[in-house]
Amino acid sequence: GASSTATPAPAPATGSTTGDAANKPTYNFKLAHITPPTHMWHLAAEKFKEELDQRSGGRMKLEIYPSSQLGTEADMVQQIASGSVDFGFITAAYLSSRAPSYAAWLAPYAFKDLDEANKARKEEVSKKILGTLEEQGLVGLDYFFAGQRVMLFKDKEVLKPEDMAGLKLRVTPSPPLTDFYTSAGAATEGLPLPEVYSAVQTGVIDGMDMDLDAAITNKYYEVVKYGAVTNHMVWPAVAMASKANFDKMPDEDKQIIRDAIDAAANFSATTRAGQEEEFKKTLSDNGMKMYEIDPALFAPYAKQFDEKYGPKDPLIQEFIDTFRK
Ligand code: 3HB
Repeated sequence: GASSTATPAPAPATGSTTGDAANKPTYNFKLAHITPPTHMWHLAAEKFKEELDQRSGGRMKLEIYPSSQLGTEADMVQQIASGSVDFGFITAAYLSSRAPSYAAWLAPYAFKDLDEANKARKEEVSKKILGTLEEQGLVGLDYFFAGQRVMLFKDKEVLKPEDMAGLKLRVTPSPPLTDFYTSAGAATEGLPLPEVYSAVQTGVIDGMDMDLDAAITNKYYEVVKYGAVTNHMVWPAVAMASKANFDKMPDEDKQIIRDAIDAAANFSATTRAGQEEEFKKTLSDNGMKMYEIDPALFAPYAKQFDEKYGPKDPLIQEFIDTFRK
C-alpha cells in the first residue's frame, strides 16, 4: 500500500534565504502527516499555516503533505530528523516505539474528555515527554488531539470485554495498545491507519481501535456495523520540528513557531471537543449502531497498564500520578 512505499523526500526545505527588506529571514517550510485532508490534524495544519503567515508578516510559508504522501510515520520522522522536512504531526502511538515515555499518553482512561487533555498538554510532565525527542534530532513542540478513542466492530455487537474473545482487532502498531487489548482477551493486528480500510473490508480484522474523526474521514461506516463509544484514550499527535532546522533560527522566529503551534493545538482540541455528539450522529446516520460501554468494565486493564508501564519509565509514572484521579 501507499504507506509502505516511501516517496523520496522533497528537496531540502529550509529555507533561510538571504532576507527581506527588514533583513529578516524568509522560510518555505514543509509539514507532513498521515491523515486525510478532511481530518482535524490536516485542518490544524492549515491553521498553523495561517498563523505562521500572519505572525511572521508573510515571512513563513508552509506546504502541507497529508495522507502519508511522504511515506510511513517512520519515513516522515527520518525526513524531519535529517531536515528535508521541517515539521510533522506524528502519532504518540508510533512514537511510543522509539521514545518510550510516549506510552504515557496511551494510559487507558487517563482523561475524562478532550478539555482535560487540552489542559494536560500544558503540564510539566507533558513538556518533559516532548523533551525526550531532542536526542533523535527532533524538537517536540506540542500535542494535537484527534478525539477520544472508540472501538469499531465489523459484525459483532461487543458489550463487554469478554465479548472480544476470539476477535482480531486492529491497533495502531504500539506495545501499550497491543497489551491493552490482549489483556482484555482479544487478538490484535498492528496496522497503520492507511491500511485499515481494506483489512476490515476483506475480513483480515474483525474490528479496530479508532476515533470518531478518523472513522468518518476514512469512511469506516461503509465496512463496520457497530461502534462502542468507550472514550478510553485521547489520541495525540506530537507536533515536532527538525532540530537541525529549528536550532538555526533566530529566537524571534522560534517563538513565532511556538505561538503558531499553540494556537493550532488549542483550535484542534476545542473544535474536536465540540464535535463528539455530531460525529456519533454522522456515524449512526450512515448506518452504524452506536452505543456506550461502561468504563468500569475496563478498569482492570487500565490498572494492568499502570502496573506494567509505570515502573518502566519515570515520566510514565509521573504522568499517571499527575492525571489519574
Ligand atoms: C490511528 O488510528 O492509527 C490514527 C487515527 C487518527 C490519526 C492518525 C492515526 O485519528
